[in-house]
Amino acid sequence: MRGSVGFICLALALAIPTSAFSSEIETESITVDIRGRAFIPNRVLLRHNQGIVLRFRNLDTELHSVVVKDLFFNADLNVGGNGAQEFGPEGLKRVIVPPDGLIEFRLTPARTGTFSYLCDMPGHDMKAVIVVE
Ligand SMILES: [Cu+2]
Repeated sequence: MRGSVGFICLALALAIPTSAFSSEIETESITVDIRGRAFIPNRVLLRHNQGIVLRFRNLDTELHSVVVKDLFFNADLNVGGNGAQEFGPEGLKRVIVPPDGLIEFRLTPARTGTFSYLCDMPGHDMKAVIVVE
């Protein structure tokens, strides 16, 4: 019996095409698509003090960036995926997402509020918000 439970767990783990295993399987996730120089949706809602996986998928054929300094300040944060992270004196400054790229922020928002973020690539007018309640 114990063996078959183990097998089912292994089968489930193999069926999940991300790097999320064991303890992180139950973490909620939200995916923001970047398409046509826009963040879709342009508003996401996170829960205060509740762990979340926030993903950004770049569906365009050009580089984009995600600049979210205010939200990440004081947050418990892990960054994954194939983006290029850039750091400043206050920590993570932005992450550049390649075409067809995916970045993943595992965080626990420590502050409530409305946090705007943007893509700061030249000529891109891309803004959106993350609301923490
Ligand atoms: Cu952009």
